[in-house]
Amino acid sequence: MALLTILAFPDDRLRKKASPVEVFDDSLKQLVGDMLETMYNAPGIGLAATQVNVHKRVIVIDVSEEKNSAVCLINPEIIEKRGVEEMEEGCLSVPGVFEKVRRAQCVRVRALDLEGNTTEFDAEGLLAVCIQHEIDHLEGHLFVDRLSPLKRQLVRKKIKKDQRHRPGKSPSHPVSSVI
Ligand code: GNR
Ligand code: NI
Repeated sequence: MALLTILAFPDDRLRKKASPVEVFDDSLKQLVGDMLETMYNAPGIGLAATQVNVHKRVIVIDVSEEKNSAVCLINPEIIEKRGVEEMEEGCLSVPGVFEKVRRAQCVRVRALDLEGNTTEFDAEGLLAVCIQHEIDHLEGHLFVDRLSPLKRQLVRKKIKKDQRHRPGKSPSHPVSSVI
């Protein structure tokens, strides 16, 4: 296993649309293992392959307190949405920014597992938020895109300012920043 470098906003590579996984081989298992290690190390509750510059439709999530409930979803799709909810979100690719985002409250998800078998389940609460956040990454979208243009401009300024004030200090997790 290995720690992967997490891309940071506004890196253009975070804007690439990921392609579906077609081959379920050992290199996919290796990627998922590395993504889990990177997510737990950051620490975060989710990670999309896009964030580690791999443009395949792979996400990992663990919203448990004990950090013992890893979920890996390949080619995930939301096939049903219900309700609306606002929750404060953060993103490992947008360090230091936490803002409320409006999303569906409950989602029905279809995805493949590491063997290529289809699974379908309902999610709500933090898990539902996280799945929607990670699928956004696979489309090249970030949670800050869902804020008002004014708020997004403030976020961009804050990131530039943080960068200026702590030029030598790196974040707790490895990030590649091109601001
Ligand atoms: O660690 C993370 N926390 C989080 C909190 C609220 C809503 C979404 C998230 S996902 C984020 C990790 C991340 O950036 N995943 O892409
Ligand atoms: Ni994120």
